[in-house]
Amino acid sequence: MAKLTILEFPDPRLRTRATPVKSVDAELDTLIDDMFETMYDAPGIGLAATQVDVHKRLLVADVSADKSSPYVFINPVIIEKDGVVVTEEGCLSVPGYYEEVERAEHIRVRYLDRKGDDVEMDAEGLLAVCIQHEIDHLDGKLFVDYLSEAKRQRIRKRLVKDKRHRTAEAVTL
Ligand code: GNR
Ligand code: NI
Repeated sequence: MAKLTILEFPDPRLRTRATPVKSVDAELDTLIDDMFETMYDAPGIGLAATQVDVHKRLLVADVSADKSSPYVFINPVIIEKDGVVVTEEGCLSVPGYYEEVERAEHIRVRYLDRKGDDVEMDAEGLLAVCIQHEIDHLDGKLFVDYLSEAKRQRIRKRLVKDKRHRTAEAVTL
């Protein structure tokens, strides 16, 4: 198992559009384990491969309080959506910022599970919000893209400044 490094906004690699997974094999299985370890350690309720600089259409999620409901979505496609819900969202790639975002309330998603089986699932609540947030990552999109330009620029500037501070500290240590 290995903990992976999470890319942070405004890293341009977060803008990459991920390509479909061609083979659900042992190498992918290792990546999935590493993504769960990284997500639980963060801690977060979801993680897209894009965030760990792997540009494949793969995401993991677990919105349970006790890490009891791990889900793997390979090549996910939302085939139905309805309703609207507003949630205060955060993102491991935009650390420290939480803003309201509008999403579909219910979704039906088609994907391959980690065994490679074709599955359809209905999701609602936080899991539905999380899946939509993660699929956005696979398309190079971040929740800050739904905010005003002014808000996004303010977050970008603060994160760049934070990062300079952290890098300077690391050099001093
Ligand atoms: O941990 C996370 N929490 C969260 C809260 C509300 C809406 C979406 C999320 S996903 C986020 C982890 C993350 O950045 N996944 O890409
Ligand atoms: Ni995110």
